Amino acid sequence: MENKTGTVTHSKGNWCTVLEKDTQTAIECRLKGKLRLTAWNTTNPVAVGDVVHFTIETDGNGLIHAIEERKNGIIRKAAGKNPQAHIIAANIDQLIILATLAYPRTSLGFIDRMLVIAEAYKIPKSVILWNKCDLYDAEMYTKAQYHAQMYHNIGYHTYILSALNNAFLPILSQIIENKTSVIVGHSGTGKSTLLNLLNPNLNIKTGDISVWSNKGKHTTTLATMHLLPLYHAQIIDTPGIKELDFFNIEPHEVSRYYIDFLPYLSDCKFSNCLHQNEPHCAIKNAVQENKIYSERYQNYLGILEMLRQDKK
Ligand SMILES: Nc1nc2c(ncn2[C@@H]2O[C@H](COP(=O)(O)OP(=O)(O)OP(=O)(O)O)[C@@H](O)[C@H]2O)c(=O)[nH]1
Ligand SMILES: [Mg+2]
Ligand SMILES: [Zn+2]
Repeated sequence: MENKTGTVTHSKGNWCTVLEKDTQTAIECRLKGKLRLTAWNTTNPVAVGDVVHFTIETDGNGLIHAIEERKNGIIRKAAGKNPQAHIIAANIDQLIILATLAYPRTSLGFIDRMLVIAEAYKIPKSVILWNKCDLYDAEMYTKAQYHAQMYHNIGYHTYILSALNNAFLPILSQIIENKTSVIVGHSGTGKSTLLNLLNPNLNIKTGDISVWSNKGKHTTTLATMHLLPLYHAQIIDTPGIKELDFFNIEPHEVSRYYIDFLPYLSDCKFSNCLHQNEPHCAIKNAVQENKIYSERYQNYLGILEMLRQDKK
């Protein structure tokens, strides 16, 4: 039987949809036995983005017999005391943070928490997009420019644009081409609109608050990989996942994922410095000397507080 290779675009239980590499056709596949990557202690064996090897069975479905090692993966904490996590997406090249200063306004806190997640999960590149710029007045536009410049100076890629305007298609396609991206952003910031601009064939419903974001309602979370063949790109959407679900980080680790803190970390007097009230803290000094943006530092303190509340 012929061995085939493909990428998982959708996964549920022991079944998943795999995009076959050579023909680019979607094949429903089943997992063979207790297949699982040993390095990943997760409740589910495969994730969207996994590269798998399979054969076609007599019923026309595929049977997966191997999963390639992942270069990275985003996991979701398991509920309660369960030490096992759930893998949401794998082999990610880039995180796209979709923000906006129009409704629903994105806080810098959200952006900073997402950047920590990107660094923690070893996602090589992060891009911050300020969407809905057509709705910005002069003051909002100036603010967007200031924020974009700030994150650019820190080392991230930033753009101000509108997902409703075709004129931004060239820059958007450049951002995503030849990559697997994960897109995150509050409900209503325009994720689906942006995907539709990149591939009108996707025809994703926009405008409604997606069913997944219904607070209090328990929903299974599924990541979906949208294909953008024109740009050899994939974008993974993770509807309904709350920010905190991504955080598998201890308070003392957070500063390691603040890339603008890294040059100073080794100069703190205490090696376990949390950069709060400790004496001779190189981070606090750098903030005072305007070498680190105070906005970033304030949000860092916010993350520590959030992790503390979560532990209670
Ligand atoms: N004026 C303006 N409206 C936009 C822009 N981008 C998106 N919108 C509108 O914002 C609303 C929400 O957009 P969606 O694409 O559905 O947002 P989403 O991020 O997919 O939201 P969820 O699926 O709920 O997470 C829709 O009414 C869009 O038409 C933009 O650049 N400018
Ligand atoms: Mg949407
Ligand atoms: Zn310190």
